[in-house]
Amino acid sequence: MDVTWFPVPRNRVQILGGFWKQWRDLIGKTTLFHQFDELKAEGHLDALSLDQKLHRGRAVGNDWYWGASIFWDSDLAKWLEAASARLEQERDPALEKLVDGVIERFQRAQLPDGYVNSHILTWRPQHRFKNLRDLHELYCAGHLIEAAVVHHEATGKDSLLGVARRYADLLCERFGEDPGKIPGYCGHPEIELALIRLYRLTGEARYLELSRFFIDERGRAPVYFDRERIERLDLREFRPNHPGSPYAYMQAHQPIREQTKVLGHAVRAMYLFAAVVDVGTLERDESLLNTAERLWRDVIDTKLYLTGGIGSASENEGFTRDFDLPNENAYAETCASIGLFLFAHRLLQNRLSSEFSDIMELALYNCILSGIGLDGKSFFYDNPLASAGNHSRLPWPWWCPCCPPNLARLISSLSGYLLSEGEAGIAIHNYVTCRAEFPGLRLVVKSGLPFSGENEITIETDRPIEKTLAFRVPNWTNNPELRINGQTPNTEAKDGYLHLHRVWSGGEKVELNFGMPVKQKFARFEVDADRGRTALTRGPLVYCIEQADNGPELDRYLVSNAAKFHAVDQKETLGGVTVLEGEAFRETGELSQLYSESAPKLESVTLRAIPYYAWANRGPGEMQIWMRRH
Ligand code: FUB
Ligand code: ZN
Repeated sequence: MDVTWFPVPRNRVQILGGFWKQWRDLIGKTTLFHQFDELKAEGHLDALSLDQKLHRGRAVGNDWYWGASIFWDSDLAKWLEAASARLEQERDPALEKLVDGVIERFQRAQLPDGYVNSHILTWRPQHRFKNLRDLHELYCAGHLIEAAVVHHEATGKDSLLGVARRYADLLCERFGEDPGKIPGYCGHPEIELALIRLYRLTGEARYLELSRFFIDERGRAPVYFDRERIERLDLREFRPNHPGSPYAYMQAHQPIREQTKVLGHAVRAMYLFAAVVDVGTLERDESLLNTAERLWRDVIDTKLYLTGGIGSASENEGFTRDFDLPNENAYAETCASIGLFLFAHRLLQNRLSSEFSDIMELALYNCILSGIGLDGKSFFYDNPLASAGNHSRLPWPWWCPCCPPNLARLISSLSGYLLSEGEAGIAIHNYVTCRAEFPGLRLVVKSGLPFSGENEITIETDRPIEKTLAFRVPNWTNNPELRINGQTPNTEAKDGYLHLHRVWSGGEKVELNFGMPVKQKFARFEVDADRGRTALTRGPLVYCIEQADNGPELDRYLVSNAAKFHAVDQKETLGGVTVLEGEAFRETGELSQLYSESAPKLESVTLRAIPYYAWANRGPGEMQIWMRRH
């Protein structure tokens, strides 16, 4: 077992500039207010009045939905978490007023015993905890608890924490293996993660114990969902119309410790696996940790898109068979990639290896960031790797708006995911311009990422201090260079990190230069969607070609393995990006007959690729990551 690391908390890391400061401020100044307006307009706030008359239904396509859906409380809670993390960085009275207003709504909606859920209390008050399989009660509770922890940490207030603790205490009373308790768990994992966060904040062991109970009970035969179904006199067997065993969708097809292949709904799987690592780490439970690593390998080796997206199928919002990674029909939900990021982050604390931090970076800069438009007010739910021009971000298009506030909470909390500390020293995972505080020592990081691989870290100390600093070497660089005050020191390379042990006197400048060549990527043979195709990456960014730069019919372009692409900085394009330009061929001319003996003609052209995250910001148009190979 490796040495345990702990994330350096958000409030000790200030993001000071560069790429992520821009995004963080866009979220803080624009996205959060936009999302609040949308949540209000759709009726999420009114839903907490628990008054059927205030609910507005809504037509979506041919379907009609009632307000106060089963997951609405979770969307508000994610927004609260995002807004709280923002308040931790910047006091903003206008935002704080909105936050306090939403909290008051939760306070008023909460029953004296601690229960709160707008859907159940409005539409079916007799159904509390009677349909854990479908109704998302503990999922909503989980997001509320997570929001409360962050709100308390950020503002010092107990208003939301009080609500969350009363609810969590009720759950501890009602769920578990003791006689008279409900031996069930939620169809959508999330509460497990939240209880751990509450445990870490309060030190109350019962929250950790309940989390472990939920993890171990899930998937045991007979499956609890069958029992509760019969108890509520629902005689219809559960037969969802999607791949895998019925309960794989809920991660209840098998006890987690026995699972070897990842099945089911991608977000549910990732949240559960992240909690498995948390509990495994806290309880030093090797079996849980080995399970998590085994399932991690399966996802990374057989189910991961080049962009860090996961969960290729819309039918189950999740996994199908190995290497089934279609491009245009990719589901790759933003929340699923966020879940992968959270899972990787937990694994990283348990075993310091860049295999986890590389994936965090990949998911963050590509699939996750693609989920939001450059205006901060438009969102993708699914993140395909190709488009015929019919996929555009929308301001708030969904009956189930899970992704936009999830993305906002991740980016607002980003400072808490950059570094770890432990007895072994300090580890820097992701390079972001920031200042990080440690007892007797501060790190001031300047980073050019994602467009330049040059990073500089200045060490400030109160007095000389002996410490190991471990710097991640990203998997996309071929020639990392590390210098201190211009000299190359002795370092130990281990699992993708350069460990540098010395006495730091203060004032040292560590330069980390990561060469960032343009690379072509090829998928293994089994991925039929990418067979005969190539993709471009540079540094952490995956690139794509768009109609806005290259005209329509992108499938006419062919790129040879030897094609040279070079990086061009474009301050005016797409908020300031580095584009790639290079040689390609274009099939020209039309065949006059349906089939012909003459091959299409090829002309040499210059092809322009943009970072994938920035696609679909210039009106509708085609897009491709995987281009045909010549
Ligand atoms: O069910 C709640 C959330 O809505 C899931 O995590 C997403 O996949 C979406 O279905
Ligand atoms: Zn989502």
